[in-house]
Amino acid sequence: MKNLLLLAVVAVSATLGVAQQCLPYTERIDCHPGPFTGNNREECIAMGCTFCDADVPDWNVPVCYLPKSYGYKMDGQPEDTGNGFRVTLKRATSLTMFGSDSETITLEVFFQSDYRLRIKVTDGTSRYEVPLQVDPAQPATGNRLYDVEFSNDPVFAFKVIRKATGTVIFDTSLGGLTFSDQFLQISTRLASKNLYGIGENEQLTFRHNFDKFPVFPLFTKDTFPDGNANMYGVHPQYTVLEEDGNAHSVLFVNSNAQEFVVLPAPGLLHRTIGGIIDIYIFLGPTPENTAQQYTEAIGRTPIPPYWALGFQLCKYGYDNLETMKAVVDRTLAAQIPQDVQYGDIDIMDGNKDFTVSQDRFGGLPAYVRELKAKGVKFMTILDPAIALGEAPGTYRAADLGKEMGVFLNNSDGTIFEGRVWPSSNVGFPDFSKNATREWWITMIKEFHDLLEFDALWIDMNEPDNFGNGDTNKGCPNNKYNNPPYVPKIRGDYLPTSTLCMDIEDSISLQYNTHSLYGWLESEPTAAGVLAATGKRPYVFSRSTYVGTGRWASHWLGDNYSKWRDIKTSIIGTLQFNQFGVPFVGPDICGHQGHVEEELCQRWHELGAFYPFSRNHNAYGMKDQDPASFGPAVAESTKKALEIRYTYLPYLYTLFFYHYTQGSTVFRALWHEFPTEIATQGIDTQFLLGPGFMVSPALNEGQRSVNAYFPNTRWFNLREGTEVNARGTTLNLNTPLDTINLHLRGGIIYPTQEPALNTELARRNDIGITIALDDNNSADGRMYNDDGDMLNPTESGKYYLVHHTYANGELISTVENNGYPRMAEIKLDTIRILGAPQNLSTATGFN
Ligand code: MIG
Repeated sequence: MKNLLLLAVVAVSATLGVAQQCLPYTERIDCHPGPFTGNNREECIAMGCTFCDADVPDWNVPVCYLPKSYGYKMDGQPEDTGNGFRVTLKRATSLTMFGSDSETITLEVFFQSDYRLRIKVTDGTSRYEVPLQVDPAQPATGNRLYDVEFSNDPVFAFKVIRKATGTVIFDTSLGGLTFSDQFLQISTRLASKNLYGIGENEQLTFRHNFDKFPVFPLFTKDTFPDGNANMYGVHPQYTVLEEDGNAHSVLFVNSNAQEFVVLPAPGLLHRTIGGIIDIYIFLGPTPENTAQQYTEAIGRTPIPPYWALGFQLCKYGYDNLETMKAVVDRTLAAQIPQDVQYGDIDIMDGNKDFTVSQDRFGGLPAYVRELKAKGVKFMTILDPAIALGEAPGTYRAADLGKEMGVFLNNSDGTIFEGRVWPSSNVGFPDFSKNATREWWITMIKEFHDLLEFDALWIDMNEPDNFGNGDTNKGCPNNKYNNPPYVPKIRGDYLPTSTLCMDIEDSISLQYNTHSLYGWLESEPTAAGVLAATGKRPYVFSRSTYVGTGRWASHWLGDNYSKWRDIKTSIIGTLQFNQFGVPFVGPDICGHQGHVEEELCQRWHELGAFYPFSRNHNAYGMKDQDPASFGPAVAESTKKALEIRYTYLPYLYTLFFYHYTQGSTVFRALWHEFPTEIATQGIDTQFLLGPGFMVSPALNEGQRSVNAYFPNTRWFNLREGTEVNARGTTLNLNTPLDTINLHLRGGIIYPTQEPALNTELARRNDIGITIALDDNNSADGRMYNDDGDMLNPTESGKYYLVHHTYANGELISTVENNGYPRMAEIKLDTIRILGAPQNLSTATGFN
């Protein structure tokens, strides 16, 4: 009702003398996205923009907007290139938003396959392009899912149309196309308001809200989750679920400071301050297809080592080795599974990378060997910045780094100096250089000789700096540090808490490559872990970019110990699964603040079902490991983790599917049931893979949960009983010590007896749970390998069995038999859920 009213508003501008029709707020593209300096109306009109108040209070409606005549016109007809089109465009306006517009630009459309197209806009000059590896799609078969249409009235626009349904999935007719030296902009109408993605920002709902022109700035910074603020990573990618349940995803290949504005049209506006316009569209048509096609292009996450799927414990601020040991001991005493113990920067000597404090952690190397003998792995942290102030000959990382010339320099050739945790100034390695890669790998190997860590965690790689630019000099005032337009990033100044933008690396200027820093660090770190351990490398990184998944995973950063954050953790984890980084999760119980017991109890129950399950806590906060609270939290954590460990063969198989097919691991309900409207807004429940549904309690004092059951058969995971609901919401009892878990019918889930860590559990008997569908059938696979060798799927050294169940008969076909140890593991349990009466004796296996 409200929207209808707003649409009908046609304001009349009195001051122009002539009555002028204003554009409805839904059609406006801001002409003046920065702050006005003088009189808004005069400044706006002087630019050639249209000024018109909006009768929509508190909606951030642009009052100074672009006329519909703004943009480019086609110069001649689109040229058919055989595999797409080329269009020459000439600027059709004298209005300039930020100056230095390109008068002539070329738009090329590449039909890359039936389901993928690329749209690239350049201006004939040598502009920066992201060095992103985009892998080829499957060759076209002649059944292209899309058509492209061009129009030229009043200015150039193009549309991408899904042929099967006629749905317009990309449409630039909202206007605003801009291509200038330091400001590029393109808009699209959206096929529906089911918009998901764009990151990394804290998003309070998974499906976007179209009210009030929300802005999502993207530029890597160490920013706490706080509204729409730009955070650690950059993923200019979104997915739209069309009205009929088809889906598509869109990637904007750009690494400059940028932002998306969600428009009420519904539409989306992309603004960036450098690079080119380079857009990939993936046509699905199913939601999972879009994830598969996106990751086919940008790269997929290799299967993590099996142990990394176990429960992990960390804290920043262990005083000494004894504190750390006490945590491991009480976890074991409470019989809570634990696979990984961490040492944060506390273990370092003076917070310097590649060192171990003799006073506080002198016994750590021996303790790490002791842990390993029991099957517990050890992980630790590296920050990119290296202390420069140590006496020569006393700190190898700095000495060798200087010798090999690995640090980023100022324009005068001196090392750029910033400030982080060490007591002296730091240098920032230039990970775009080969020498840096070699140095980093060498340092990781030598560090491993000192401390036998199993994997590494890379932090502070936005890169983070405690000052703005150089510690002593700040940053010069120039077009890179102070560009004409700054997206709505934290601090409003590009160098805030990072380097100067005019610092050069071997790719380009920080102005262009800043947000690639953690991404560039990831591959060398994975190579270092492989060189050091000889095992499948596992790395996770705070800063990520498109394609990070190839080398590293992610955790969601410094969240708060608040109920709000347990909710956003699901949204963030869903998003990173769409971004091709499926092995992800938040700090369980929150990083900042002292956690309340009830929240931490609920969070451990939910935490057992994140792909990446780690409890981590900030400096100075009270202990929050599950055994630190007493029996209630310890008991419910143990119960939830035992279910996780029981289903690890299923989870591991999901990672196999991700790596080989690009499927998500932690999955939104609408990915599986896209035509059920009720699923489209759900972000308080999720699926692991296609069938394992989790419906957690996310509110204080909550003892029942409203859970939606999509229209199929569902079974209570613990009881094995069928749920008496499909296509509807049920209110489920949720006592404090229990989380709601359901299995979807039609799937065969592989299981294994749990143990206190995966090294022990992997020797146990396995089982299968057959959850039947309406035809009393089910299907599923189990993948396994030795758990930590490199490239098992490439070398064929893995086991894959396909189970099918129909007409009361189970058939298991071994599709790949490359993991001999599988022969020693006994299939002990077959559990059938939903069997008709005459099969009831078969359930006696359970
Ligand atoms: O600014 O290494 O996000 O997980 O515990 C603090 C100390 C630096 C930030 C990471 C956090 C980690 C902490 N680090």
